[in-house]
Amino acid sequence: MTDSQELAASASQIYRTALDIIGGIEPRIAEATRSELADQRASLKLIASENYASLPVLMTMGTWMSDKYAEGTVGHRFYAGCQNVDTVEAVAAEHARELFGAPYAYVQPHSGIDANLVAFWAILAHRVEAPELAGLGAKNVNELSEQDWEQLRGKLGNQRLLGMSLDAGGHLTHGFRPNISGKMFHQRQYGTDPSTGLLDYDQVAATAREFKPLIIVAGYSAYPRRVNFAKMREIADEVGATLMVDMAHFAGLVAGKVFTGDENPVPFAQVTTTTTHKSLRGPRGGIVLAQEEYAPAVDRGCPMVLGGPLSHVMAAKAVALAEARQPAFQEYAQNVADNAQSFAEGLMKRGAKLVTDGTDNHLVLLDVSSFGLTGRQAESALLDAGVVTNRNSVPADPNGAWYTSGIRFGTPALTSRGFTGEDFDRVAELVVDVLARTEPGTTKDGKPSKASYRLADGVADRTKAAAAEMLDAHPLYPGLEL
Ligand code: DSN
Repeated sequence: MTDSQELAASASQIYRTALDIIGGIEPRIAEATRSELADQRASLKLIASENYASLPVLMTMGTWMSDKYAEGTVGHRFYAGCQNVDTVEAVAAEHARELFGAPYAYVQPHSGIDANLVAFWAILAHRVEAPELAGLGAKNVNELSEQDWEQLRGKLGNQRLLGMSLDAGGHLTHGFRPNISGKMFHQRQYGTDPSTGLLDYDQVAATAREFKPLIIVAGYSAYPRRVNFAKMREIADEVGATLMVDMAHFAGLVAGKVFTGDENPVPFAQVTTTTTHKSLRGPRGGIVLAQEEYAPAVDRGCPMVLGGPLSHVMAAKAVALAEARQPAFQEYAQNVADNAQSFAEGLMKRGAKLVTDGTDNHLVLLDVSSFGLTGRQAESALLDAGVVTNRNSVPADPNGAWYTSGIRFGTPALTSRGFTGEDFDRVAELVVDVLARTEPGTTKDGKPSKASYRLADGVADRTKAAAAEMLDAHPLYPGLEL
């Protein structure tokens, strides 16, 4: 963490006073907020998509910047009096462009899903506005008649989208059928090689040639390996698709220059989306980065797709992005990747089976079927022992997306607390101990249950005690006393 003890000590007074004031109005909210800090301090947070934002980032969100409506873009708003929001948005966008080397950045999306919706809209609108592509000669999407839209649907191949399947590690918004992305587009999904669990670029290319998508989405939420984005762009170019990359999970590794060259999506994708709160360690939110020609369409994200921007969160994005431009962030990002290696090795040497037999990013996907458990049972048993994770599908998962057969772990949060490779090896030992001592339960009628389980007596307490030693050695917000 970048916060010093002195900063945390000053913050203590501010937060104590603020929580007293809040508690005077609604004590349950003040109490839940105090409790949340205590819980986060006391658990091993291994959810791959979570982190701890710095105190300056958290403080930036708690101001009157929240009170302004500012639909539109910098200098071009639908409301008067946006001069300070303009400054905030311009500074955040400048940091995003500089950090990622992107020609254009849009910092308004409220989340990753919102960022992806803006990107989908922008790619469609860009096609419409590029007369040579759409063949309609329209200059502005707002000028299109119903008939034009009909014609356009045909010309754009009925708007096909090819993305990574959920069970192979893709995200819901990459064309998963029950998600809006799988409903608004004709979708097709690519998976991974069944024998290695690795992305098979030849299969992606073959599917793209046959399906001829308008958009190819690359990126993942649960794939423990790196992606060659130069190859993905080649595939997209060959079939005339736009390459969109969702780097929500690994943006911190791109920002921290762990992923460079072909593994950095920004120079290769026409549009790149991210969240700001995962490995990037900022406030909850999203960003769209794009090549210049997509900027006019992305800029119309609000109010086309998004509600009014959260100016206090854009301000916090600016602070987090400024932090990520410091040299210390590169060291942090490298530690995230190194710790994931140590954790994966720690699990495997104790007999655990990992999807792809390892990791080279920030996450590890453990197939818990070798422990005779579903993901749901494993997630619950680990939680009882103070280890916070989330269950996740594995490729061709027999237990579906609800019960699943996997547990996804990530290292960004505990690395922010200063956990080392040695600590992660010890965490791996605790995880394997809990899972090895968990038995699947039965339903009321004695049938095998996918949800109930029994963790052997004493395991939860001894795991919590062992975790407490490590957590005490690496305190969260040291010096912050409520
Ligand atoms: N919820 C995020 C994750 O956990 O990966 C993505 O939506």
